[in-house]
Amino acid sequence: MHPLRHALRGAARLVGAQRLSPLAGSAANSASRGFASGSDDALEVDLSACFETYKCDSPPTTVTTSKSELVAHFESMARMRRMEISADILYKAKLIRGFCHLYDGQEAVCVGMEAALTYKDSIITSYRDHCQQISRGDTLASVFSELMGRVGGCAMGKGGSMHMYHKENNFYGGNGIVGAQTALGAGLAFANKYRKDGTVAVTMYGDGAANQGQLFEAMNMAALWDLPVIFVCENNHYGMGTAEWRSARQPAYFKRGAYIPGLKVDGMDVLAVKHGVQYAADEFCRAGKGPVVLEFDTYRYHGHSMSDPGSTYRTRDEISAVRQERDPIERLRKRIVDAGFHTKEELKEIEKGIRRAVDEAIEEAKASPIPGADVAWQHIGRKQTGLEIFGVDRKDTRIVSP
Ligand SMILES: Cc1ncc(C[n+]2csc(CCOP(=O)(O)OP(=O)(O)O)c2C)c(N)n1
Ligand SMILES: [Mg+2]
Repeated sequence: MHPLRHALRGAARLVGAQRLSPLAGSAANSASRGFASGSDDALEVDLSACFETYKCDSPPTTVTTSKSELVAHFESMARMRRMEISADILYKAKLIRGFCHLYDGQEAVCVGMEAALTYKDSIITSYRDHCQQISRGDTLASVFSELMGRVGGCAMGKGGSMHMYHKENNFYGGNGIVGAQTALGAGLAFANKYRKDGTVAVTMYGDGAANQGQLFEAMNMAALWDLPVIFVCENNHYGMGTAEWRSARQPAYFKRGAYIPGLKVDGMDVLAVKHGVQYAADEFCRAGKGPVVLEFDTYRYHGHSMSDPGSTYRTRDEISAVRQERDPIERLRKRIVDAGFHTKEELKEIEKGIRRAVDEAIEEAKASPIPGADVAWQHIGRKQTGLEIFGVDRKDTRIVSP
């Protein structure tokens, strides 16, 4: 074999081994101790295997949670998983068209983050945005309507998968240009600081985007002006079909801020994510101590987008090993069952209810009409009249502009 190829293969193995260890062991390491506290059962959890620091102390590693908190996180993540799997089915049935990037595997990042923030804090992310839209308070029916190009969607069916938006609860999308949202997020934090209301901005980007120049420009300004921004790198280990070790000379993204404190967090553990974000927001951003970089070690099960089967640049064994060893929902299921909060059967019942709710939302979205001329020609610049909008595959002309 060519020596370079051999070296690359070796590097792939090394990175893979590092990824699955020691974080993969954190479920086993997160020893839990139950005790009663008022009406809600409480549980102490050890998160010491979930954090790695850079220029800062560690967040608390022994945290207290409760039955209601764990079950709420389980429901939120299961709802997102079901939504994304349903989107996959709808895409294959050609009811969803165009770009579509799914988030299954990464749910703990979204849910854990939201548990540490309020809707007054701002979030901005990339095109992998369906779950943020839900966690910021929009409905399943609205997301499915947007995905299927119906007026009931958050952008009246005109934005689609990549351009979710929920201004009411400070979610600023849904951005298709890789890395562009990092600078926009610093701008949101500038507004937060200007208003002096103690709110923070979270700007999310991938491991691929972490190599973009504008991220470092945004970090420089954020650090100069002590902006209350959390740079959240969702490291799912691939940018499209390129593994992180092929695109990054130094893939320790939590250290990439150089002069900015950083924290690497097991992004498959919802409680670790929550406490990592809470620590960054309270100890740094809200305390006027400027930006923080958080790297969440996570994984996407689907391919990059619907046109990528996701299995040409990584092995099926790798995907199933992550599912078995690190899946965020299965890890939480085990924690809930081990603590005696619910039986496996009770959790299955909860999942059945979620499935029904997702199916109902899909029906509601299907009943929403496609945009008519009144909606389709809004929010765009055009000079001529008589322009045509075609249906999918140019089969029929739907609307001619007045
Ligand atoms: C400026 C720019 N360059 C290239 C692309 C094409 N592109 C879309 S997603 C992507 C990979 C990004 O990977 P990563 O940042 O790791 O995010 P992930 O998809 O893994 O969430 C690329 C290169 C783009 N949309 N914008
Ligand atoms: Mg990535």
